[in-house]
Amino acid sequence: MTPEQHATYRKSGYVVIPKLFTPAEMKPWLERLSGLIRGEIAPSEGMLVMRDVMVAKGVVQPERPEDAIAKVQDFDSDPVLRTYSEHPRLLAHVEGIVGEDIAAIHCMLINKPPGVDGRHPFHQDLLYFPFGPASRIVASWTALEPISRERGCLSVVPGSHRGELLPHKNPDWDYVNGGYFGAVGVGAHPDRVHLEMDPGDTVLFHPILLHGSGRNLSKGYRRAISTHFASSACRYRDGADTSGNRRYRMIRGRSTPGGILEPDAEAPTEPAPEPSTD
Ligand SMILES: O=C(O)CCC(=O)C(=O)O
Repeated sequence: MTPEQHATYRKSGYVVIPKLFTPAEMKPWLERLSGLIRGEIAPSEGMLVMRDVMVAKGVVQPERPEDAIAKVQDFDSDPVLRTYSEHPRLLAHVEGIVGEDIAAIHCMLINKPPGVDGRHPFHQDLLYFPFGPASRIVASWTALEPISRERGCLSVVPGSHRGELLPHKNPDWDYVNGGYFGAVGVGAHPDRVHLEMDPGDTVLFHPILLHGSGRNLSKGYRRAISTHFASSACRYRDGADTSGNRRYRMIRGRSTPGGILEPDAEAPTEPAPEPSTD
């Protein structure tokens, strides 16, 4: 990451890296997504292919299999898709934020089809990660095709990463996909910025940054691939349940005793990473 990109990340809580991936690099991920959605490829262990809520409830009858699926969650056991989370060019940027010891803590493909609501309310991803410091956690989100506002691009609230983790709840909408919680009292934030992106463009964002996305009003697809990363030295917050169904995996460097992959290990000789003062 260049010093300018790092400065942007610290100031705004996100940075867009243009064209981090080439079309040739993304083609296998798109083909794999298509194969999974069409049932031509069996999901690998732990992977979840999620239908959109409007399809699941029978409100929308999809014409094609691609019109039915909202997300493919937890692809880290898939030999093709995991090459995204392991890509050296991506990890070089991630390392600048979380440090050398990098774990992948969540990965997914997002397939926002036309014809469904598909909105994601403004939220903070730290809600899903009971550990910190937040400055050593980062999301990467890569556009797999042109993603305009009409296609339901990501929206972010610059600088909101300097706030606290807010309470979240289900938005008061008719159809909300499972797990799409919204930060209470945020709504369509007046300071939001719409991140229109070209294929391969990748946004890295802080887990306290308020972000969400709108409907896909186009007739095309809106596909993206995303992984959250954390320093292996992150520690669970006091009282956090460390026994759950974690699918965290070291990607680079080493695991840290007492950290997120070894929460019950003997207290480390090295301290947890300092939160960034930026
Ligand atoms: O891609 C989207 O529409 C939103 C993704 C997102 O914010 C998330 O899953 O946390």
